[in-house]
Amino acid sequence: MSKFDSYFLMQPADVVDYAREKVDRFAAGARLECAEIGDGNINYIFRVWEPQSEHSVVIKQAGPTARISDAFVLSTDRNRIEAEILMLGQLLAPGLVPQVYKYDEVMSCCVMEDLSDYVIMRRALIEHKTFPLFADHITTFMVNTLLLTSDVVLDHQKKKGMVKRYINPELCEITEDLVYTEPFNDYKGRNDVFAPNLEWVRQHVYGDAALRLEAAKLKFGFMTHAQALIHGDLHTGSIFIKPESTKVIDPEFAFYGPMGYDTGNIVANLIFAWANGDATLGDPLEREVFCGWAAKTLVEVVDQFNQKFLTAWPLHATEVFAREPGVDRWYLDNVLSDTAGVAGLEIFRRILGLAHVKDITSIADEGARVRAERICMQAGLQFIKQRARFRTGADFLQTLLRSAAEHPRL
Ligand code: SR1
Ligand code: MG
Repeated sequence: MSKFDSYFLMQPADVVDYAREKVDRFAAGARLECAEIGDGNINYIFRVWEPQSEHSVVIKQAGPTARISDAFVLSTDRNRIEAEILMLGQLLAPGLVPQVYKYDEVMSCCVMEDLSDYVIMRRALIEHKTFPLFADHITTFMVNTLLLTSDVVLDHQKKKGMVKRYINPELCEITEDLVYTEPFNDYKGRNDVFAPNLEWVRQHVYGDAALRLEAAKLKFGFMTHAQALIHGDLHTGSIFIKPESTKVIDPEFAFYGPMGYDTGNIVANLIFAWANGDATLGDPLEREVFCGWAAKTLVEVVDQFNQKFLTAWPLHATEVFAREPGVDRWYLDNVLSDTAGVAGLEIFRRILGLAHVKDITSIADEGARVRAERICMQAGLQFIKQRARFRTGADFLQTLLRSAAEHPRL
């Protein structure tokens, strides 16, 4: 008999007992300490360490509701999905995800590598740190995890088995509501609009039926296009980073969906980083260094994704029609169009919706935040409405910079 024979939500003292009993990475009788270190919206993250040695692990447990609000009742099976996707990530994109040591179906928790020598990328970006290898790392991660789980490469019956295994209805519903619907109509009354921009939002967002039509088309794509095993929440809060290394975490939203959902999230979150630097860095040289890096990285992410995708295609494709001349380019163009659409959706949902990002909310000066939000949203409108024309990194950057030029500093 063990207290871990049936599920309960653990406190740090329970996690110490759990680590002693269930985790084989500490010496017998070792003195262990534990702290809850999570600040995400959904789960509980515990760090357990042995003060006398270098040994430590992270234990992530899923609760029956989202940490941010009991209104989100969620199956704890999301922890299985997360653990399995991280293990698959280790095979598809070695070194770009943390190692998983154990998954516990009863306690809905997984034990994984402690990445305390890394920082959450969003926090580092708000401090205007730069990461020259990020574009290379994240594009390798995306091309490998997306292309190699698609019908282009996988045996089709195996792929359909994966669609079934990673069906993730509750987490998908969060995205369908928070990303694809509510920013454009606030139909659940959960939006949280920065008051000085409310009138602008009423006019340019809630008042725009053509925008809602395009958001609706993208939503049906998200719900029906089982293209690849996507991460499903690939923003800069789901990335641990240090200058020489990048680790993608938190794939609990994973399911078979459109590739552009992951790529578009990266694009939008780099734009938030750029907008924060543009709004808060008073010194022009410092602004140029940070925003220049963010702009260059945005361009490199799109261009390196394109190049690596087209290179990997003939090396890995097994589907007979994937060999038809032009199919690779046609397929990639559709991913790029989705990338633009999703980048726009992510911009609106993080500025108007329930779950904001600190890159924007930490802009203390009211006028600077109003301007930053409008720059992002004006670009987002074009990403969504004109998504078919976005093909290169320069296409994305030009739209952002044009939007900035249309909103001069006061
Ligand atoms: C209720 S969850 C809100 C958001 O947090 C997660 O990280 C996802 O981005 C989700 O949309
Ligand atoms: Mg998360």
